[in-house]
Amino acid sequence: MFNKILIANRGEIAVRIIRACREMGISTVAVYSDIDKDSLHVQLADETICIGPAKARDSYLKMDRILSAAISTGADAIHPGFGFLSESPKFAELCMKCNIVFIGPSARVIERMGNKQEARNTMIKARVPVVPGTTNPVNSAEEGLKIAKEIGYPLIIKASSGGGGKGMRIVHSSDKFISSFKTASQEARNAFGDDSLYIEKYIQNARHIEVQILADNYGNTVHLGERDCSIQRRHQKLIEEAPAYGISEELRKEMGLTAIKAAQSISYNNAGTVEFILDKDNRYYFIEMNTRLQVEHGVTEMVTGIDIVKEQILIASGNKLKIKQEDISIKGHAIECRINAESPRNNFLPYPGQVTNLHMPGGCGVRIDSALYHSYRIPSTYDSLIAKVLVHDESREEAIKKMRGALGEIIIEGIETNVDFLYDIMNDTDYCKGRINTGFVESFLDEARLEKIC
Ligand code: MV4
Repeated sequence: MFNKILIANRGEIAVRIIRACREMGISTVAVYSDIDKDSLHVQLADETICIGPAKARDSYLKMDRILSAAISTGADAIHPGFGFLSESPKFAELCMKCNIVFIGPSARVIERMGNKQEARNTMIKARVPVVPGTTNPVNSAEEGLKIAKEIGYPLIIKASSGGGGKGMRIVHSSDKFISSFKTASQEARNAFGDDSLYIEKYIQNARHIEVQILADNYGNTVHLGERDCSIQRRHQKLIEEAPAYGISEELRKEMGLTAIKAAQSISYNNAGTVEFILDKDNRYYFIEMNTRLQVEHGVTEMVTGIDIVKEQILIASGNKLKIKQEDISIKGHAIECRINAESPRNNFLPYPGQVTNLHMPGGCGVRIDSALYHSYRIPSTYDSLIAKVLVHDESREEAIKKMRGALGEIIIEGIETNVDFLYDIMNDTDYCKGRINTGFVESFLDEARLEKIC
């Protein structure tokens, strides 16, 4: 087992990882940028090293500085968390070359799943169902238009180097295709330095269901059930839950086995997520694989009782999975709400600033993953996620009630947040009845707008 782990991240996820290390008797190294010197993760770690100025590209993305920090502190391993370097095959490779264990899959696996078009093709070969679409790169808007005619509308243009929504365009008719293709291409080039695109049939008002898997270095793979992540705004998840409402035990098992098949076909190791789109007729299609710990991992932990971060560390240090598939069961229902420092009144504009008063909820089955503290100054440099509120109860209904109570208790002053917005969703009839799909947030916002006008 490792003696010391460097956490190449910040905020609530760095805190989450430090806590897991502490429970395992592993000492921790926090790295931080200038602006993060008073951050909670810096205060909670055993050792700390400043790695540069505020901008991520000058600090949290600086591979050489992070590796130097690991070498000089004698860390055995690096946990990348999510975002930043977590899905960089180059960084995973460099860690290996420096004799430091990267807590995640191998560089090769990250690379293979990183190109989303290639990942699609890999899954087709593995006989995993994928959405109808292209298998070769689409070389021009004009060529795309021809392919689009075969696929049919609506369709969705996605960036090969993308994932999570950047460089994505939904197209409803042929007259919009060329312009959508060109803007998607531009966006992809700016964001990833790679403008290659692929096209899929767009599955309307479907659900975004993802399966959590754990795989050790010896081919043993289990799934921990699914999460529903359909509640997103601008491709940022807002609310996630486990299990997905209304999924039968049979379908859960089938999707779980498909996710395991997907993982094993590429010799996947460590924790990962297989994303599916589930249509109205309960047909499911692979869309992409995330080769990292995810923001929403906590809801799966609550319903399975398995600490995913600890499992990641055990796997990375060479342990065999102790958990057998038949030992895993889903108990009750868990919901996560993401609290962002943003102003829903102003088109959800980020709202950084100093927290002048703070109260976070608690109680049986309530979990807060956050790096906030009273008088903390939220910088504008990074993303706006400031806390995750998770609840666990016997049923979805009880979990919703618990979430209302928890959100209602929150006091965050000095900045604006989306807490009231999330509270309103917890009281929405469609949400409460489980009528959720990828169109939910948009129609919820449309209705809220109508109410204001009338
Ligand atoms: C899709 C889809 C429907 N059909 N692909 C969004 C984020 C990225 N990970 C994949 N996403 C989707 N891909 C096909 N072929 C639906 C989504 C999707 C979504 C789309 C529009 C608005 C909200 C959404 C929420 C989750 C998933």
